[in-house]
This record gives sequence, C-alpha cells and structure tokens, in this order.
Amino acid sequence: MNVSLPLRYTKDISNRLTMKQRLFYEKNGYLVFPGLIPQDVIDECHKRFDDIIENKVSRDGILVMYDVKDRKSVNKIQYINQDPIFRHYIEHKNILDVAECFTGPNILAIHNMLIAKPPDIGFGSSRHPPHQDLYYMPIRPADRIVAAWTAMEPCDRENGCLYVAPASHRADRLYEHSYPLNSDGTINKFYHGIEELSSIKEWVNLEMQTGDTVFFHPLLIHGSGINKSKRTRRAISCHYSSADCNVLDVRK
Ligand SMILES: O=C(O)CCC(=O)C(=O)O
Repeated sequence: MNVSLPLRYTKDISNRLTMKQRLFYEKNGYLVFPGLIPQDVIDECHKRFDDIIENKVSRDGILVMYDVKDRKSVNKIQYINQDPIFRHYIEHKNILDVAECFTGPNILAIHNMLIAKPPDIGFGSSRHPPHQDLYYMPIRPADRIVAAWTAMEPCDRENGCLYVAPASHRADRLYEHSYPLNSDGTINKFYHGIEELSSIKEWVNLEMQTGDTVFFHPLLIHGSGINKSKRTRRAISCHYSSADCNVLDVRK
C-alpha cells in the first residue's frame, strides 16, 4: 500500500534526502550535514574575510559590522554575494542540492553573511539572543525559505555555538521581537530577540566541526551564546528561497 505522508516542509528531489532526514526536518525544523563544505572553500573564505577587514581588497557593497562594545573587532559582514570568492560557498553544489529540498528547484540566494563572533570583551555583546529569521524577511511562503549555516572552525558551547528550539517552527507563529535584557540588565543594541519564551521547553546546542552545515526553517527559534573563549567562532551563512515566493508589501 502506498501511504502518502503529510510532508509539508521538504520536497522529494531525486532522493537527495533520505526519508529519515526528511522526517527529522519536518519534526524538528533543522538538519545537520557533517563535512558538507570542503576545507579549501572554507580556507579561501577565511582569507577573504581577513583581506576585507584589513582593507586589502575592495569591500564593494559588503556591509562591515563592528561589535557594539568592542569597536575594534568586526562581528560580521553582510551582503557577501557581491564577492566572487564568497560565491564559491553561496553557489556550492553541495549546498544548493540540499537547499532545493526545502525551497524547490527554482532557487534564489536572498541573504548572506559571514559571522566572525570574536571573543567577548566582557559585556555579553557577542550573544545573539533567541530569534526567528522570518522576522527579517517579508517573503512568503515561509516554508519555501531555508537557512544554510556552515561552521568555518569548531563551534562549541565555549565559543558560542548555535542553539535551536527543536520543533518551534511548527507553532506557525512569528513571535514578537524586541531588545531583550541581558542577565546583568544591559541591552545589546546589535540584535533583536524574543523575550516571551515560556512555551519553549527544550534547547539543543549544535556543536559543529569545520565544514559541518545546518539547514533550518525561518520560523525555527535559534540563537548563539556568548563567545567566552579566546578563539573566534566563524560561520558563513546564506538564506535561500524559491524564486516563486512573494515579497510582502511592508508599507501597508
Ligand atoms: O552565527 C550566529 O551566531 C547566529 C546567526 C544567526 O542566528 C542569525 O544571524 O540569524
């Protein structure tokens, strides 16, 4: 008997995902692929980031963002699709083949960045509070958007790995975002986050090695901790959507 499962968040494209992988994403809203991106691509992205922040190559439309407290260190760069080297990541076959299993085959790269997360200088400003990426994206349907996030070096609890609230995408709810208070009462003006999290019962830390890549739904609640180490915690990320998605008129 052919039982059709109610698979809402994933698509069957040339059996690229196993049924086990599809069911995991359907249930939890994220899926990790160990070693998806080769070391040479990661290495050239590290070098390009260093060259950009040291002004050795043109910034050409890339937005360079400094930490709100440690004004000397670059926290992240955005709109990196303008750069030919970062495109080796954004257009990498290993990424696109998986992304299409969520967006469908007609695919657009809609937002991208390299997050360096330098060591925190003691204000907790390296913490990215829990949030949903859809808050930043007036694009629908949300189910045809996916984030790819790749560790460029080991990411663990000490240097502020990503954490997720499994299954939070299934509430089908865009939460209110504001500037949440840090535990010491200070506010990080770098990031909005969700304050009302009483419905979230479980958090999973995604400790990852270089090249490991997590794909996640734009309603999945996630964040990253303070970088308490002396290491950076670099990651490169791109959101993809179906080119058939609509852009909401946010002026209404
Ligand atoms: O890499 C991080 O620390 C957090 C990235 C993230 O959650 C985001 O930018 O949406």
